[in-house]
Amino acid sequence: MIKQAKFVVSVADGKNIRDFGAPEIAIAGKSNVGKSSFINFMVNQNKLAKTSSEPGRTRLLNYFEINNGEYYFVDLPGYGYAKAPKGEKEKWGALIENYLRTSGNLINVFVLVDMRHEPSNDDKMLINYLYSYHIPFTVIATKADKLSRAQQQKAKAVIASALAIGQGDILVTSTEKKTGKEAVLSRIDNLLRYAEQIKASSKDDGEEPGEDL
Ligand SMILES: Nc1nc2c(ncn2[C@@H]2O[C@H](COP(=O)(O)OP(=O)(O)OP(=O)(O)O)[C@@H](O)[C@H]2O)c(=O)[nH]1
Ligand SMILES: [Mg+2]
Repeated sequence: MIKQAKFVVSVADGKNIRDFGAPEIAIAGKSNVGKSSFINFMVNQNKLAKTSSEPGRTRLLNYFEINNGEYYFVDLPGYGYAKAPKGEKEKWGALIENYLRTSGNLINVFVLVDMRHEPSNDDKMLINYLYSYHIPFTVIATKADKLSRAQQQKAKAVIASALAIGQGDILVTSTEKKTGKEAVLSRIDNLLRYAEQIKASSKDDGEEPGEDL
């Protein structure tokens, strides 16, 4: 359950990536897919993350503290915004990559895809990147309210095939109709529990005290 959420900090530069010593879940996806809306939906606040009908609104990494530091959501800038100036695009791309490569607390990337559309080349590139760097991810389909049940089934098949994942692995959400939250919360619980176990086991088979000296 999410009992508390607050905005902590925006980061514009890879050099300033933060380390709060708690697990992070990054929210990635194409510009306008609904990343900031998704965060607001998850935390039950309308205006915590800034949303916009205009693509390219989130240009920084935005950190949100959840449950008084239990974990963090990191809202990433959207990619694939055709109208953005080339220099800006490169800057966001570098910022995203820098974050994914260097954050020591990242436990999972939520890759959001608009359920109405086939995943873009940028989406596929991101998924390939995550695979090749062994960064775990979860695909979340957004804007389910725009499709009928039957269309949703078809859309899931299209997304699963484009991204080489199982249909059952796709979580479906609508911030408009407020559906799909329970499944995401349960996924987060599992991720946190797993991260906790990994941490504990790496401590167990830890080195002798002083070994590093
Ligand atoms: N119908 C519908 N609209 C949605 C949903 N989620 C988001 N939107 C709309 O999609 C638009 C973009 O939402 P944002 O949350 O700002 O998208 P974003 O991915 O953060 O965009 P950038 O920050 O530009 O990358 C807004 O007009 C939202 O109201 C949804 O589940 N259903
Ligand atoms: Mg945004």
